Amino acid sequence: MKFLEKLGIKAKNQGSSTGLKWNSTCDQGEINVISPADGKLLASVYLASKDDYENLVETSQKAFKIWRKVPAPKRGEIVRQIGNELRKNKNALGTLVSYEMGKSLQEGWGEVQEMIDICDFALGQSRQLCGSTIHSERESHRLYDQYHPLGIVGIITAFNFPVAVWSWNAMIAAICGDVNIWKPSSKTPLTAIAIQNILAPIIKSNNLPEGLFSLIVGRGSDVGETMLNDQRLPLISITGSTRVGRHAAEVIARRFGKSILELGGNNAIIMTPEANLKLAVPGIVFSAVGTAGQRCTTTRRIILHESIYDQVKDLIVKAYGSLKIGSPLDEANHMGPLIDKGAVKDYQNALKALVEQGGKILTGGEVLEGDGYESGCYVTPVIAEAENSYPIVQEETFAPILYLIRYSGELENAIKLHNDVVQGLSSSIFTDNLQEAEEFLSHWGSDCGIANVNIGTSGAEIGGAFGGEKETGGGRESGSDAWKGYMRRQTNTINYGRTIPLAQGIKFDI
Ligand code: UN1
Repeated sequence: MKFLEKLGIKAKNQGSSTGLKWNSTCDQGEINVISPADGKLLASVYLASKDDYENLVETSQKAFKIWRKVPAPKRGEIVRQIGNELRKNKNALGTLVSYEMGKSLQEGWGEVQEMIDICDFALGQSRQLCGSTIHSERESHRLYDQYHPLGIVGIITAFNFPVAVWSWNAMIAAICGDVNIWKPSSKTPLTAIAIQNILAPIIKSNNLPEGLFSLIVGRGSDVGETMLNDQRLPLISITGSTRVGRHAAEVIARRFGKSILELGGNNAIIMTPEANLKLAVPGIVFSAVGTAGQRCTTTRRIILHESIYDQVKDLIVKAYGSLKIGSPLDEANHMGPLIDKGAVKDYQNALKALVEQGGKILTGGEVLEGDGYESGCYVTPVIAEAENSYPIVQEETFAPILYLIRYSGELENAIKLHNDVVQGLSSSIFTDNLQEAEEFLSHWGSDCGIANVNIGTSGAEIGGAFGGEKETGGGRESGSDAWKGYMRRQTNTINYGRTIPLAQGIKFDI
């Protein structure tokens, strides 16, 4: 396949690198990457050893000492070059994302576009790492704060956005003067290797040290756990399930490390009687079935006013009827496969639980077989009627299952249902009523990190801070001032007078 060749992916790939020099460990086992699109073996990757990890950290420490002295706008220049290289490789890399992970081609390319966008953003940000200047209470004193790089940032990513989430972290960390070690999901290591191949010549031609952007492919229970416990990594950014994140947060907190957690979502759309259905239906369908329901931002619940319940139900069920499910590499298809057979099992178990708990499936629920579906990972997207209180509705099932939940009366009843889950990532309201929209966005409205009006819950732009509250973990990545999470803040007081007035007017005669 041409795109594999272009990205330097071989049949057998080394698992860890420091951006230039590839390690040669072959005795720790390997990951066979099977595409969920066709069930075929794409390539395999050797797992890294503990020694590889040690070398990587040592190389990264050395790189940090050099990189932190590079002026931030010059770091931005390197990020600009990365963005340009990604532009050249957008088609091939996006295609690999699609083939390895199973999201549609359009979404694969869109994911690479998000990487390019964050490079542009980070380039600009590299000239704006601003602290504040504060008026001192003491005469002839200057008080200000500034931001310094942290060191090595560990980046642990999930399979569903195998490259974009890394770039949100890595590009921002890079302009902040940090180096990073990336542990991708073991379900999608090839896209990570492709990125190392894209970065390596940039690092070399700019005479930058190895270890600026590193990759380690290893087991979570082994390499991942070592990273969480490693004092030499002052910050770890983790995207994954709440279960994984809770454990990681505890381990990192025990050593007083910093963490950025981007965990599960249970995102809902409220539809009031004043919703514009022409906008809402495509918004809902994309947010619910895009990436086969495997986005953190996927819409999982629709909270529907009883007066429009039947009408909206019929419209969405009808829209689902026209969805084409099949190979993500065929642009005619709307929805590709789930990531693997384990995910299919989770989908089936969730549906079983839903029915046991009193839910009613309106459409979908099948695992597809036959021509084009040989991988066993294709399912039909589900719309079901449910109550918000069902245990299964309270959980994030990473699959295209959409629950319709009825509300009556005022908007506050819908908001109560909306917020009555443990997760708090993304949320939306569809309404043409200004009061309703503003109430949803107010401090007694949505309790999520992302709250939208008249668009769905997914498809957040990189310019805003991305992340959520409650069990979503509270972290923020990507745009706005998320860069502050990748730096340490220092408050500085300078006395340029000839006396030393003590704070709070204290006299201390000696
Ligand atoms: C994720 O699912 O982890 O908002 C990230 C979106 C994408 C990012 C999703 N821009 O849907």
